[in-house]
Amino acid sequence: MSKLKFNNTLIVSLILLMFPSCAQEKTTLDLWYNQPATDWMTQALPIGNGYVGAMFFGGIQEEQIQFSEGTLWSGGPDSNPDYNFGIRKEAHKSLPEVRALLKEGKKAEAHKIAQSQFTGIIDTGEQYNADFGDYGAQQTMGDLYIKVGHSVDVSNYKRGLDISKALGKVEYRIGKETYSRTYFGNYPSNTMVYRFESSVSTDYEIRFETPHVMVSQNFEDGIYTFDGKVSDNGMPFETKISLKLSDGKIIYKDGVIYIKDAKNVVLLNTSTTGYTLNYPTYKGNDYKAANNAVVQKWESTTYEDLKKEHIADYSNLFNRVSLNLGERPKVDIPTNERLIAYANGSDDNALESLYFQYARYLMISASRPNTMSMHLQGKWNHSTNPPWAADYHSNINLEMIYWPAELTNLSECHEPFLDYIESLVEPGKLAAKEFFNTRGWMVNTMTNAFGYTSPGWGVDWGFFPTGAAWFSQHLWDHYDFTQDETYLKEKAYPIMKESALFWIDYLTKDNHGNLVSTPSYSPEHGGISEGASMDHQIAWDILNNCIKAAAVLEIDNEFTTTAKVTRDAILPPKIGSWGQLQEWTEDVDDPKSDHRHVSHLFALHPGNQISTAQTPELAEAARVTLNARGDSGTGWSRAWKMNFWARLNDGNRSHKMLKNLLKPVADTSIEMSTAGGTYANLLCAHPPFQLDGNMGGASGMVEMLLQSQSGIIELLPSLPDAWATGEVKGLKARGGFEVDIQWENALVKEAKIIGMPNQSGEIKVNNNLISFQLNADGIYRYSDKQ
Ligand code: FUC
Repeated sequence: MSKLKFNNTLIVSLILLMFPSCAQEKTTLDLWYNQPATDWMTQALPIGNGYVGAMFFGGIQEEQIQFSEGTLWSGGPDSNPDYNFGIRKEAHKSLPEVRALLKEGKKAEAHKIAQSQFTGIIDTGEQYNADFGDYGAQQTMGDLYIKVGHSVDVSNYKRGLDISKALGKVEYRIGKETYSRTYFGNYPSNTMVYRFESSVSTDYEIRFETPHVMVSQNFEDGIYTFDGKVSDNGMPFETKISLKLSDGKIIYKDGVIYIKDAKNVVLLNTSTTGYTLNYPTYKGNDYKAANNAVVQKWESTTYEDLKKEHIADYSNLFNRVSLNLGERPKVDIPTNERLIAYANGSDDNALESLYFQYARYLMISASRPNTMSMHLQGKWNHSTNPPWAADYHSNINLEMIYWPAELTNLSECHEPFLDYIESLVEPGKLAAKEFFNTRGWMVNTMTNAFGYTSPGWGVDWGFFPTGAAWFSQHLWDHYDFTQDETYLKEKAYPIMKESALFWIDYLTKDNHGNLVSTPSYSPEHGGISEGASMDHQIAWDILNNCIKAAAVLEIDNEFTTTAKVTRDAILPPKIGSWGQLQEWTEDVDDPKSDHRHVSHLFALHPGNQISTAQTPELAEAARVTLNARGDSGTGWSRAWKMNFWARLNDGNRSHKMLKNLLKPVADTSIEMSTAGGTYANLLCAHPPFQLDGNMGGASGMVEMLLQSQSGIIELLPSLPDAWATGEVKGLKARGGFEVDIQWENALVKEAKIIGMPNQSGEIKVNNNLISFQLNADGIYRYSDKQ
């Protein structure tokens, strides 16, 4: 290559052209760091295309990109011929005895029988991949390593995520030479894309490593294919990598792809498994054909095409909502340091809005139509034996993970969860029949990819047949926010009704004629009881939603009558001796308990049986309970408390909880009480990493700005002092409305409501209740000058 002489200005301009983000002001929607990650959980950065979640480290000598495909699971029917969704046959024969013992107050005896009969069955042993045996666990697929061989002595290193476009970036220099990497997950083409660029020809060594069984690997027609299987259940999977080079050459030997002298290397990666979300076998996906279809498209697609397609697809969802909390962003500080500065008292509202948008980024990256539902870690899992199997927990976690879906205008991203709920109905009916001899379906505390709907194998954490009705709230919400009647009729209502039937059969009369849930267990707290308040509130909620749904659809009069009678006979929320909301039928709450679950406040959030406007005494009791439980907790517990305080119209307390949720944490070991917070990569620390806190944090921020659960659209119902001026656009309210709000000095200046032409409703704004009707274009505008 000929050596040209450039003047300095030209060199700077060229660098600016090649590395625009180095030179441009960093945007408010960047996470960035000036070192590579050394730890997966706390530092690596997540990207994804809905199907696959990947974490990149940005290593200089070697890049590591760990990835997992949502359907890759161990356990299930193919790991054990006796696998039966955890069902203990005819366990219901013990139900009368347990109920009688509870009625007599003999809890220890009732617990003993419940532990032997009302627990699910799992088979464990060394043949299984993970601790929970044939229950299984979500699995990492493996890691891509790209060896670049640079020494760590580089300058201008930056690693980051631009969440406005969902692009991962790594940049550095060695002397005058510049190196950059761009990563993204393309959903429409089901492809993970990794580009390596350099100003000088560079060599790379690429290999795939997996903890799973290798069936074969080869490199043909420029495509590397790894065929593997999970050892305990034989679940097949395949990952394919194509390489697109501007120059240089490729040599393949023994599983390693060597690239010589290339300035521009693009890796395309797609992965599938043989899993299908279909009871009872959960297999049969023609995964090779699926991969081949993707690969065929690659032949005629360039990197730029894939990037353009990705940005258009992502922006269509992401750009629906913008949030400005009115402060100059501190973008010049690396995100890890910014988090610490924020914890030390620096005002940084823009970090809070970044955290909010990050949740939406994570949801778009991990949950798209026809992909697997997000699990405890979304789609990001680097283990074959992850904490709690990286499964689906119903006693708070999975619901919280999807709380922001409708609120933040990502209705489509809700679909994987709704599909997952549907898949649980058949096995859940079998479980309900055998354990309790009821109609309808249930799911308990933990559920997996293979229809495990039985209680967990320990009664004190695993007994929670209420999960199905709580899940079903999401079916109703999806309708409530979209007004899609066909969906309500064909998909949601039949499942909701089956959830309600379970409760119509399960509830029994107590000595005072109230319907109670017995036996019941308030999530992981207290003991077995004759009436955990959360059960009553959730049963009330599903019956109430079924009644509303049947009214919309104008069907099912007979069922609706029964549903109403049942709903109204359920033991209502009670206020106890120290003014608290009772967690159980008995007034036994411990005012010193700071237990992370605040289950009996379900009726306040996400339910709507308790509110400051309609039931002020109960709302006050909820406040007493929350004060007693304190402002700490696991990650998700802090996030839930944000939502509770927002529903109690205490924006400052809610904001305090947001600060507590953003407490910097580095600990990755399991801690169950007060160690929650946020890692340097802004993922939520339970600890360990759980996505629920990220999502519950985002929904809590919405609850501060907009609420609609009462049927009235309330603007700024819980605005904290710290957010005196700001603007939000594109949030969703029940009724299918889209809402923009602009405010100053804590008062709404302008608002816009978008919906169907001529649709009407009510808003509460600046303490006034106003009836509105949208115009023929489906718009209503509020101005404080009106
Ligand atoms: C529930 C919670 C735990 C944890 C686990 C995954 O059981 O009680 O804190 O989040 O789910």
